[in-house]
Amino acid sequence: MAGYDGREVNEHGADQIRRLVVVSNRLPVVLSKSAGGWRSEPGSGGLVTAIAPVLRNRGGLWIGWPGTAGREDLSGALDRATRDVGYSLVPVSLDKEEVDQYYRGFSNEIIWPLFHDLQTKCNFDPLYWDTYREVNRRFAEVTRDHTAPHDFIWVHDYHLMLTAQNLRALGTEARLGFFLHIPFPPLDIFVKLPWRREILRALLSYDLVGFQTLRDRRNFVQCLIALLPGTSVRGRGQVCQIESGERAIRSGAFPISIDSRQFESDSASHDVAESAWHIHENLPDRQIILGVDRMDYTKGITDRLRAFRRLLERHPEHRDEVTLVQVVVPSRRGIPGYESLKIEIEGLVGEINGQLTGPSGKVPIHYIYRALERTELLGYYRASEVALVTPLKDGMNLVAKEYCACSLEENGVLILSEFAGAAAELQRGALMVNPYDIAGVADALHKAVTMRPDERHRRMHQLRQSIKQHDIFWWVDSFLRASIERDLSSFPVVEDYVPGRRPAV
Ligand code: GDG
Repeated sequence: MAGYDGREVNEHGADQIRRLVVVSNRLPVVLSKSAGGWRSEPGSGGLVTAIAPVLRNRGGLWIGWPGTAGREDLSGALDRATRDVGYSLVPVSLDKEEVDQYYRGFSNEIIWPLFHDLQTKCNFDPLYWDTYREVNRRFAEVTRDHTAPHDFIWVHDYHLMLTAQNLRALGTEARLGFFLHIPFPPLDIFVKLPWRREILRALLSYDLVGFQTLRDRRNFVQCLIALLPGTSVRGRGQVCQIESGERAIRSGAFPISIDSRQFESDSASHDVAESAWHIHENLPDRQIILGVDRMDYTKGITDRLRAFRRLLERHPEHRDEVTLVQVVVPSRRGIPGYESLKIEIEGLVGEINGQLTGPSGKVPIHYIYRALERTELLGYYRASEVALVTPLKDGMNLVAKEYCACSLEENGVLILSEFAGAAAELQRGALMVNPYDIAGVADALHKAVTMRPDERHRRMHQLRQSIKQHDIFWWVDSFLRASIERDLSSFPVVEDYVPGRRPAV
């Protein structure tokens, strides 16, 4: 039987679902205004790559905000984009005030920091909640108008936690799934949310609620049990059954991944090899340590810079041997906290470079503040001897997986935060670190840059095997199967990660 990406899956494969409808905050297209009107370019990224074939093969659709505030007529551009991508794109229009309060406000000043355990950064403005509810209702109305009872509606991420509840109120009978791309916090953090019960009840309106890791699902269950008495849970594997009041739903851990074969073949291309060669040519005789992040306070960039400084202070012999290339991609401009973070990062880079640039003129940190073209990004992945991925907390972290997929010679070293969702799957091959422990990260850096080739190879081989086995197509398929399969015991036990515990190597 054909699987979702057209490859073979078992006979219970997810293709029992007739039509897939994806709902997310943003449509998978990038719109730009030119002299001749609106132009659109297809979005990129793993999620779009994995879901697009399913949508195309089943005449599915994607519902989302096109990314432009106001009620401009985008129908021409979206019709053209629909023809290009091969499935329908349905816009949900939002005006500027709604974008400010639902997206910038509730989603990114409340849920984003709280769910990353940073409650001191939250602005619990009640106005944000009102608009969040209103916009979730609007998403539900548009979805109701474009769907039928046999569809499977798959809603993505923290912007749309209330959409199913609204859809049910509007009479939708279709099966509803939800996937949270960011972490779900533990009870003592979640409980600070003024709308904690409303959000939990709304999530129970889905038939399947998916998380990145077992830890996130455990936190969700813990919150349900504490805040909605009478909740019970059956099953401990990848997918479990939750009963709460009138509702019986499923919940699972589905670690998102990448199209690892595509990364592998793209990184083997002539253009990427040339880009990698240029990068190393300009940094001769040096090991490159790479950081790639969206500008975000959850990514641990400042602590990482301090750990790199400590490495060079403790091991002056590395000063002429290693360079940290830190790529920061501009993100969420205008949201409080992001501008000051940029100033802090840039101040620190200047300070460290000022302190540690020696007479050779070799600058310790190369700082890049812009989005790279894909070829250049892959060039950096291939050229770098070490990837330093140290978020304070992250749903998954795809950069870690992409770096490994591009390490064709299997000689790169991954240093990974214990608090990235990816820790569960990558704990055996990576050097695991506590990103708050600056001396510990400096020690891991020393270990990485002095690691023997055979150990590098053994570790990276293990990492690549695990990423190949659980790629993005596996992720889509296992999520969709979890919503229809009768026997939950057929789902494997996914790996867990307990911070502080030493993984068996
Ligand atoms: C959220 C969750 C979860 C980065 N720089 C450039 C560039 N990128 C691409 C990477 C990667 C993506 O952006 C970043 O993904 P991450 O997973 O690392 O982080 P978030 O953006 O915070 O994503 C996260 C994810 O959702 C998926 O569920 O893993 O935990 O926070 O794909 O390659 N791409 C290009 N140029 C760059 O400079 N072209």
